[in-house]
Amino acid sequence: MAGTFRFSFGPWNIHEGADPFGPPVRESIAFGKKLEEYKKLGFDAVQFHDDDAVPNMNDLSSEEVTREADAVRKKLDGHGLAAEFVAPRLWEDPRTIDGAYTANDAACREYARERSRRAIDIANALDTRLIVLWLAREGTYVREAKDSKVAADRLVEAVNDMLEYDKNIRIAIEPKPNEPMDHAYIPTTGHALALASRTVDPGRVGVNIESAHAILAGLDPSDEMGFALSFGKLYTVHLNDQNGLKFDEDKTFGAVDLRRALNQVRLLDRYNYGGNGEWVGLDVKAMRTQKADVATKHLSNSRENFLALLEISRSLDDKRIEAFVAERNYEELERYIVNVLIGRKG
Ligand code: XLS
Ligand code: MG
Repeated sequence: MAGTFRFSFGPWNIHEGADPFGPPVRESIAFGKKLEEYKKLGFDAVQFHDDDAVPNMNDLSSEEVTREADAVRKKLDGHGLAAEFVAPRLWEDPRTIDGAYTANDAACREYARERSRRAIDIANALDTRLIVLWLAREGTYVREAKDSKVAADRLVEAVNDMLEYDKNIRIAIEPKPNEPMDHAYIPTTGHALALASRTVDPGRVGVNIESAHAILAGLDPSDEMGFALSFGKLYTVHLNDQNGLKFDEDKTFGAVDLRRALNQVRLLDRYNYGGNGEWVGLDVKAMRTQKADVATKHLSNSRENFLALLEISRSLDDKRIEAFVAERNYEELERYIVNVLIGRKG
């Protein structure tokens, strides 16, 4: 069965261009203005950090947070947009300097849990049941700074806390091996699913696989996705691209390695991704060099690349591929795929 593909991205993907070495190079665009861009770019859903929806949430009561999120829901409705997920932003507050759920300070850990509960309230108000957990600072710069066994236990407890707070939410853990940390505690899909299996309700914990994060771990994104699919755990994806082992580049999907991108599209299509309402999420960043008036092209280009690769994937001659596989003629199989990608007949 073929996949059905609808696309989403987060407002942070329209960005001012600041990096650790220099200030913004583009004007900020207000959230309301960003919403106007979604449909024009070919997207139907918005991914949220909790404070994308309710910016001053730390200063508000839980009732006020819900009220503000309700107002955002109305704005989405006005644009015909859905909310795909909400992710608690657990890496900017002073209380998350040393991590969130794995911080050494108990008061900081409690802040992280409370903030996560508010993120769930926001998700409910926005009418999504999906929570994404990018465990940004759950790791160390200095190995002796935390106890990795205790850290894993604390991560399980924090996920349990969320599952118990709301019996309807599902949690997609987004693994990433490094950045901002030297080493993160949940670097791969395997780690995330192992963690899921220890929670009070493993059936509600899966993954968000980001192409660049898998590449940063030295892994192939489509293999990571296949692993998650086999366990029924691919709740969502963050497609993008990455030029080797360096900072997290979040490049346009397919911009570095077309074949690697093709294999992600092919796998998603083959296993009917989207059939249970999953979205194709892009997590891509405009280059700092990009002028403001074209600083959303990375989004439309990523989507167009996905759709073009989908067409290529569907044009592949499966019988021919099967024959190569049956003969163990992988050299010819490789040649066939390369030929298709470069448009050479044969
Ligand atoms: C950062 C992550 C982040 C998450 C959402 O590397 O990709 O953008 O996807 O919290
Ligand atoms: Mg991401």
